Amino acid sequence: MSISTFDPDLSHALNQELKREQSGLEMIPSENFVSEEVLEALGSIGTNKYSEGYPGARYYSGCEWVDVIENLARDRAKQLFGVTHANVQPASGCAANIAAMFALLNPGDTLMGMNLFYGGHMTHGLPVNFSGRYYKSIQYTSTKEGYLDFEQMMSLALEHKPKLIIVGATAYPRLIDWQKAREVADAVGAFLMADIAHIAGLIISGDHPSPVGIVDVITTTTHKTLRGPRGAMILCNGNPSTPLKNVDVTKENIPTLVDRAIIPGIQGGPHNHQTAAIAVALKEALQPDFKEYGHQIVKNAKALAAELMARGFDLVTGGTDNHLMVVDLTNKNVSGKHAAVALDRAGITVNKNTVPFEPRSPFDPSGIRLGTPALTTRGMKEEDMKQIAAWIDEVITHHSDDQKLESIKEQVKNMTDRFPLYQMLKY
Ligand code: DSN
Repeated sequence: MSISTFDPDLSHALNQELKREQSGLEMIPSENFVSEEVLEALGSIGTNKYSEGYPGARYYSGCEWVDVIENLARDRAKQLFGVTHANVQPASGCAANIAAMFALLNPGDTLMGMNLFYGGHMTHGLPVNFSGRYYKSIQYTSTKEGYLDFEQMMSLALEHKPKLIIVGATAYPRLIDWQKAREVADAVGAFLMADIAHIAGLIISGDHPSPVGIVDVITTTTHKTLRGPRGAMILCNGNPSTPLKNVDVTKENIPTLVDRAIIPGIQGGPHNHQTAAIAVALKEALQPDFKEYGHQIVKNAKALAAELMARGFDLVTGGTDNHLMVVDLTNKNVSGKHAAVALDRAGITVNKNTVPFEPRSPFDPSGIRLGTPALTTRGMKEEDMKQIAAWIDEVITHHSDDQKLESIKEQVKNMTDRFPLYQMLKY
């Protein structure tokens, strides 16, 4: 029996979501469209099996094929990023970050990360997140222009002596200088963690410098620019030791500490269907055309940014080097929340976002965040970005004009029809 026969309510919701994805412009920079091969693995029988532990050392019987699946994912991750150890079990980016902190810190230890409202992430020490409640959290911000402020990081580090420094962002449009972050960490003997969730695909394509060999531990999601299923990985160098030996918290022991942080530290049974889908996505990322994909994401982002700026939009840092941009709408007299709602009604999905030194509330901030990974997956190029910038401009100018928004939605639909997505899918 199919979902449509057994559960028409769910089938309807899935088909409507499919239609929404097909007929709109998906510009949330952390979203993407996986291949049908990744979807096939994600919907596989891998979900049926319990397999706590790691390949060759499980707590359950019957794991011989799950071991093969997990080893495929681990080996491909190691090859892609040039590391000797990969843990592919974190269920999500938050879980990967929790595990990395659980591995390296004791409750009450000091960590330092980028403030969410300047482009960081809630797991980088936001006071209301576990990372800000169970550890002493020091938050760095940015320069007035929105760039990473390594001088401020250094002075905060010297003052507070964090045991762990986290570098990585969810709304940072420029390249990250890992070496400068290393200098800060070395000045106080801190562990250095890179959260590359947003830029993992760009690191693979060579469009963003890699932190490998510079930082001590790397976390990433698998579903953003990497274009895999929802999931995450922790990458590092070295090799895990036997599971039962006691290990000190040292750089050499990071692979063991990370593996133990995932299980038994914070997770139970791995999601083997998810691991299978990660393996497929990593195989896709190993193909030569993935590099082209990464290059095109950045070309598209630069083209979109240039056209928006030509139309009087104010971009944080004055542009982008990667897959995203943060637009400060203060000079357009509309809030980020209202802009996001109007754009959504016109078939353009973005998210409201704070800007550095935000004068408004995070719930109704001054900006929006736009990205090109999903549009690039659909095959769109620089000239399409020009058209999209023109629609964004029109929507922002006429954000309360229902007819105008409806007419742009129709034009967006016509454009997306030229870039087919999941044509054979139906639930
Ligand atoms: N939710 C992700 C993003 O949109 O960037 C961060 O976890």
